[in-house]
Amino acid sequence: MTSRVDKKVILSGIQPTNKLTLGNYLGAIKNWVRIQNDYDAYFMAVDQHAMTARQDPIELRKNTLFSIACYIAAGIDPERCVLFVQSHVHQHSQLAWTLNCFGYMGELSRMIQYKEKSAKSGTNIPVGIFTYPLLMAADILLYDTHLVPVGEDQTQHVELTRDIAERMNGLYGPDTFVIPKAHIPKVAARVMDLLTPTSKMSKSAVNENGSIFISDTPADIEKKFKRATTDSETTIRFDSETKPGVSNLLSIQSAITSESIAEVIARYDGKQYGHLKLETAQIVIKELSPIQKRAQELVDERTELNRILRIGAEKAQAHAERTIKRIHERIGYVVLD
Ligand code: ATP
Ligand code: LTN
Repeated sequence: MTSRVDKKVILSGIQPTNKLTLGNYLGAIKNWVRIQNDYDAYFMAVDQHAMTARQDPIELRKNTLFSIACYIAAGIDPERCVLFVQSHVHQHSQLAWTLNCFGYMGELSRMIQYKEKSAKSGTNIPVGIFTYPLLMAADILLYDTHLVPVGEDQTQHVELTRDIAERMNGLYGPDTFVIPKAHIPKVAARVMDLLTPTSKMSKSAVNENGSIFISDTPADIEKKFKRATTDSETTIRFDSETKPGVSNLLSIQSAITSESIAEVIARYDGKQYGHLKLETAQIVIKELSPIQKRAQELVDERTELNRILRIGAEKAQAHAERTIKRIHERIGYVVLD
C-alpha cells in the first residue's frame, strides 16, 4: 500500500461554511504549509461537510473557491500537493456509506461537536450532523492517510476514524486501512474567541466581532483586537485558566512570530494590555494582508484556480478509486476489472 512517491500521506480539510478565520489559519493551514514538503499531501475544501448546516448556494460556492485560494496564498504549493474540492471526488460519499454500516450509534453520540451543533439546531436536527464523523473518516481513509494535521477540537474525530479502521482491519485483514494519527500544532492549536476567550474562535460564531476572518480589512482587525476581552489584572502573563484573553493574544503572537511565549512576554515588561492588543493586531495584519490580497487575485482571475482544481480532482480520484476497489474486494462486493 505505497503512495505516489512513497512518502507518508497527510490529509486535511476545512469546511467552507464562511470566510476562514485566524483559528483555521493558525490551527490548521499554517501547520499544513510547514509540513507539506515532508509528505505526500492532500488538502481539500470539505463542501459536503458544510451541507450539515443550511448554506446559501451562492455563498457556499464563493467560500469554497476562496478557501482553496487562501490555502495557495498562505503557501500551499499546488504543484506538490493535491488540492481539491471534496464534492469533486464521488468516492468520499461512496466510502462514507460503507463506514455508516460499521460506525456505532453509541460512539457517534459521544462526539462533542455533534452535541454542540445539534443543541444549536433546534428540533429538526439533520441526520448529517450525526453521521458527519463517518464522512470525515472516509475522507481520511480513502487516501491511506498517516497523519491528519488539525486543531485540537478534531482529535476526537480522528480517534473515531482509528477505531473504525481498526474494527474493519480486524474483520477484513490488517492492511485493509492505514491507521491515521492526528497531528496537532504546538501553539495555537486552539485560538480562542476574542470576546469570549473561553470558547474557540469559530467561523460560525454568533458575534462576528470575536472572530478574525482572513478577509477582514486592517481596520476591522485593529477594531476587533482593541475590543478583545482581557481581565481585571494589569500584568501580562500566560495562564489560560485565569487569564484566557491575555493568554490567547500571547499564543497568537507566538504562533505567528515563532517566538516562545516567554519571549513574547519579555517584550511587554512594564507595558499595558493596550500595547499587547494593538501589537497583536499589527502582527496579524502583517501576516494576513498578503494572503488576503493573493487569494482575492486568484479568485478574481479564476482560470488558474480552475486548472489547479481540475488536476487536484483527477489525482485525488485516482487514489480514491484504488482504495474503493480494495475495500469492495475485501467486503464482498462484485468488482469489475
Ligand atoms: P465552524 O464554525 O463552521 O464549525 P470552524 O471554524 O470550527 O468551523 P472547521 O472547518 O470545523 O472550522 O475546522 C477546520 C480546521 O481548523 C480544523 O483543523 C480545526 O481544528 C481548525 N480550527 C478551527 N477553529 C480553530 C481554532 N479556533 N483554533 C485552532 N484551530 C482551529
Ligand atoms: N471535520 C473537520 C473538517 C474535516 C477534516 C476532514 C479535517 C472534514 N474532513 C478530514 C481533516 C481531515 C472540521 O474541522 N470540522
